[in-house]
Amino acid sequence: MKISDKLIITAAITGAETLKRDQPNLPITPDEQAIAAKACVEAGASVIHLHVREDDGSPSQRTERFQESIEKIRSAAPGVIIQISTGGAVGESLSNRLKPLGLRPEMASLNLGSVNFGNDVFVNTPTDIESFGLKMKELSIVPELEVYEAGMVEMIPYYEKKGILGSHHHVQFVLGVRGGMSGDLRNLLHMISLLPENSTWGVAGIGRFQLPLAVHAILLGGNVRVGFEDNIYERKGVIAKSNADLVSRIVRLSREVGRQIASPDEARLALLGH
Ligand code: KMH
Ligand code: ZN
Repeated sequence: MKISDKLIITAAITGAETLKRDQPNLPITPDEQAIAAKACVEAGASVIHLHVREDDGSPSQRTERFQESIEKIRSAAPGVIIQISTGGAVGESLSNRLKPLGLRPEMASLNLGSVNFGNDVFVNTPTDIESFGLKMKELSIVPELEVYEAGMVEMIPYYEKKGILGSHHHVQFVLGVRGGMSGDLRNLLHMISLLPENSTWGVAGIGRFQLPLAVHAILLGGNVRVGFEDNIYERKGVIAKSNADLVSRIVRLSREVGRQIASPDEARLALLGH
């Protein structure tokens, strides 16, 4: 990947952990998610990383809830790539995490290992990873490989050899989770150096790491994820007004250094191959 490749921006609009109490503009309902997704796409996002919530804000892996959100997002922002979360919230059962794959989204997240996650443990055993990978393969869903540690990147060839992953890998470096690798730039550079050939990558920096890592990804030819799942601030002490504002800032920065923004169709070609 190079800086001449167009920048793919993923908007992680809701997540499972962010609270409305902390970010009053967090989209929770399918209608709110559709409005937020449309604004993000108009601002320059081409992928929506999607978690859903129940009306009371609690994280959910209910298929009907995903279906409702997906339908509303599709009609509000036609053409956007919807990538559903199979991570869900920490502690969610494997079977619930697998369920929304039945909706056959174009993409889904596939977490490549276990990691301490704040005060919890986000569990993804090798057997779990196999279940997710094989289900996605069976349903022709393209996985985005979420990695929190360098060792997870090193496991990619292992899962490819086992037939759980295809030969093109789209990797999301999630850096800055308390318990995982931090958003220190050296960590990003090291992870990039470990990528197998035929990989594309993006970075999702958590909290204060979101903006500096995004800026580096723009310059390094990688892709960027922003949104309230990972960070609720516009800058220190100032709550962001919308997910779209975070997307717009990335678009401005990228254009400023001469890197163009991928449309959903261009992102589809790069990530899904069609
Ligand atoms: N909510 C985190 C524990 C994913 O979407 O696949 C996991 C997560 C990853 O958000
Ligand atoms: Zn997620």
